[in-house]
Amino acid sequence: MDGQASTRSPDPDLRSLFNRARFLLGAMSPAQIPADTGAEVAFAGRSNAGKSSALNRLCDRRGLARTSKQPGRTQQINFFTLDDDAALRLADLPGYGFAKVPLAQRRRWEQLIRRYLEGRRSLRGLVLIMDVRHPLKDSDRLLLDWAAARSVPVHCVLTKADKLKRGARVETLRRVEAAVQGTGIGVQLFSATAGTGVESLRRRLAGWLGDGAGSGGRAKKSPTR
Ligand SMILES: Nc1nc2c(ncn2[C@@H]2O[C@H](COP(=O)(O)OP(=O)(O)O)[C@@H](O)[C@H]2O)c(=O)[nH]1
Ligand SMILES: [Mg+2]
Repeated sequence: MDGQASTRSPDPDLRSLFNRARFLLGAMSPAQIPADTGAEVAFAGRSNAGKSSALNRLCDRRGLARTSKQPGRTQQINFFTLDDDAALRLADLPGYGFAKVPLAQRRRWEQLIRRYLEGRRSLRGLVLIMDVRHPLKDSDRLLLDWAAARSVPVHCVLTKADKLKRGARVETLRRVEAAVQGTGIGVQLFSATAGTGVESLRRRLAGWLGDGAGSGGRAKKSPTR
């Protein structure tokens, strides 16, 4: 397949880790953010980029994160847990960069995101979801700069890959790879509808989440990875 979106055979342990995901809570203010323990991976991206769809596909759970054709509807940080103790979590950040949202509301979200990102010690990595047709917008670059300044690992997911012909999506992949070259940031193609790149994303996340995610989420060390 294209670049890192390889066709390696699916890993059932990895699938079952993410398949256990369930909704924990939605935080509308910093006070509602869950305890800063364990390990967490956050999903960020512009509104309508395909973040919720990517989360659903990652976890093979259609209705897990709400998806919408109407942009800008996720107004809170939604937390999902992968284990019984909520020690392994995914965080779905509110989409940014959507102009039609009233300024006051946008400010509130931006502040919520900033407060979350600045203090989060359990944050192991940031998945930046970008529409493969519109990568690296200003707001995406701001987030990359922020993550670099704080040494938070980033993985760029170019989603909706099914919307472009092979040549065009590979060209975009190479362009984004070139833009982040030397930073350690990963880049991959993805499609929530076609399932492209799901395995690569699961591997990256399991690596970040560490030992607790090693064997199907059963808090054991995995000698195979
Ligand atoms: N063709 C295609 N459409 C997608 C894909 N991912 C998301 N979408 C569509 O893009 C729109 C926004 O998706 P959503 O996941 O709600 O975006 P979010 O605002 O970033 O959470 C919805 O209409 C989805 O059905 C994809 O991989 N391929
Ligand atoms: Mg969403």
